[in-house]
Amino acid sequence: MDRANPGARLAQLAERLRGARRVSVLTGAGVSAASGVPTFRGAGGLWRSYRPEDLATPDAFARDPVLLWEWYGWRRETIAGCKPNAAHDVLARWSQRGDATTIVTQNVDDLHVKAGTAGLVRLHGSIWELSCAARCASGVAPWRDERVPMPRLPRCPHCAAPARPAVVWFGEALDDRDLRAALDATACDVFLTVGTSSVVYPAAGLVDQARRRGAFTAEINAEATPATTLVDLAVQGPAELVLPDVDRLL
Ligand code: BJW
Repeated sequence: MDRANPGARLAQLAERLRGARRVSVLTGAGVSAASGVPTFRGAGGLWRSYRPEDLATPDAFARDPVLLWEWYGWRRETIAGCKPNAAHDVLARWSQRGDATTIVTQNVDDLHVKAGTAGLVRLHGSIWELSCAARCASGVAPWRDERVPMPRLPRCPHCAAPARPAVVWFGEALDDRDLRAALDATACDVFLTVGTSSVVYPAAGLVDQARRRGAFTAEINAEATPATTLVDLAVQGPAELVLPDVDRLL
């Protein structure tokens, strides 16, 4: 890998993508940063004085659901005003070319959906869906709720228990089908991890799994992450610029 020459790295990535039959892309919050969605970690990642690890948990919701809804209400208001950026657009175009490219995202903002991504795998749910916090007997599936602003404490329409965001918190299992689809996607020729700090599992383990299964692995990130030294090719830079650059070389 030529660390001194970023152009050569983009050319190498483009060459690998051109020669690949199956490509998988894992995205994280950095892909939506240029759209104005705050990332979780690093500068601007804190809400008030809380870290995501302190808030995105079932215990935090049980302790203070109103506080959690303040956090999610603030994020929903922010995301409602955001549009997909050039990184989402490139990935959506790749996903629309048959089933050769699979996009797996950790993001709950639905900007990949808005960009028209085909066959998207959403590992951590959607901030625009709610579920019953009491898992009431109606067995109701998560429902769409795009209200902004939200009531102080939204309720399940069936049993009136508090509703929660239908997202995956720390200590909670990912949906079986989503996780299986993500693991299936590690059987590919090129596995690209974009805009994620690569610290939250099981998503963070996918790139290593792909590498073990023989994929060429690459990372696009504004900064170094634990994946940087693991992948075959690391491109340091903003996804919204790097992905269109690579796309132009295809
Ligand atoms: C740019 C950029 C630009 C900026 N261009 N780049 C193995 C080892 C250790 C721990 C565990 C393990 N397995 C499981 C665990 C525990 C835990 C975990 O991973 N903990 C670690 C923190 C240590 N995992 C879990 O609990 C998971 N559940 C689980 O494993 O269940 C097992 C189970 C089985 C059976 C029964 C019960 C349980 C669940 C994890 C859920 C994570 N949820 C969240 C919140 C979602 C809801 C919400 O949004 O509110 O998901 S946490 C948060 O982190 C969110 C994100 O999707 C996730 C990842 O963050 P991401 O996307 O990487 O964002 P950042 O901010 O961290 O990074 C942004 C990056 O972008 C940076 O690198 C920047 O440099 C870069 N960047 N601008 C390119 N323009």
